Amino acid sequence: MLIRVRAASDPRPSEITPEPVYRDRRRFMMGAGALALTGAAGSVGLAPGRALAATADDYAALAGVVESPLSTDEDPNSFRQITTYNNFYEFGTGKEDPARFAGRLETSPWAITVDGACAKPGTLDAAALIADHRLEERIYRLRCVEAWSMVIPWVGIPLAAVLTPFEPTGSARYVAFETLEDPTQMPGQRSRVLDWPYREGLRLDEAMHPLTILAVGLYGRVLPNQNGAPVRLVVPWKYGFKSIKSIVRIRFTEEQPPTSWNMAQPSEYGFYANVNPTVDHPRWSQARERRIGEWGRRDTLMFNGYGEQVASLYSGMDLTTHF
Ligand SMILES: Nc1nc2c(c(=O)[nH]1)N[C@H]1C(S)=C(S)[C@@H](COP(=O)(O)O)O[C@H]1N2
Ligand SMILES: [Mo]
Repeated sequence: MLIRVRAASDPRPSEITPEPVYRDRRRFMMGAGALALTGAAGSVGLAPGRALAATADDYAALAGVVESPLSTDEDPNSFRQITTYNNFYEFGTGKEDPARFAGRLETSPWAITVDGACAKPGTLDAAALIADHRLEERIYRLRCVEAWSMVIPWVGIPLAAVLTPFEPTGSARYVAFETLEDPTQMPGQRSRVLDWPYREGLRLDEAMHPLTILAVGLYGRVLPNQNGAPVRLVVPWKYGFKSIKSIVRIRFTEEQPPTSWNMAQPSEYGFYANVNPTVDHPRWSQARERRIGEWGRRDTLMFNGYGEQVASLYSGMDLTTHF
């Protein structure tokens, strides 16, 4: 994000294919309720070089996904847009690097350590997480701090349902997240562009908010590696950089945890990072955004359009200082 968006890396209009069959297929999937899981969840990482040509059908379908009333009714971006225009600096800083290089990430088995200020620390197995929870389709806007946006049909689990069994103590006030650190699988980590591992954090009430999910899939399939397989955070009212990918550690803390972009450039990226069209980034306006696949720009919405649900979390806070 320190790097300017290169117009040359944007999808060309010829690449922008709508998903005409998706809604129909989705209706069938939801109706069928329990389509067979066609592969071990998370074990379908594609070989490098294949990812750019991949379609949703190359990924294992998730069974028993129910539609969430919390979805936007805006049209989702195409599978191709969502999986070829990414930010995942562990695989390079270019928007097409994650699709090219994330295939080598081994996502099964995958354990997530949960510890810190809680009564029952332990580990989560990504495949068990998928098997044990009700999976919801949540179609959310994703607003990148670089002033572009997409609409993504995530498959996710409310984060609160995952965290509650670990019994956070009364002194837990924040939740810290870390991505895998492994330069042999993540070539971008050989560069010092960020201080690895990628770290993010939420206040406990933000983490427990019903809109906050752990995503395990998109378009009804397991997550492509470039989108943060096997488990990534999605916090739809915050800039995209809060939605940390390929999580290996979750920790309850009493103090506000350090976060990667805030550490890298504190004057530009705050801890809260709530989408806010009235608070500009020091180097560009946040008032408008380009929806990937559209010409021109549209107005950015306060809290990315989720103000009715989340504004009360910040009552009394000055959002120009807590940006
Ligand atoms: N570990 C990790 N998580 C990350 C990032 C990253 O570089 N590393 N980039 C963030 C940014 S800036 C954005 S906009 C979103 C992009 O998610 P997407 O590629 O699935 O659209 O992922 C976020 N999560
Ligand atoms: Mo971003």
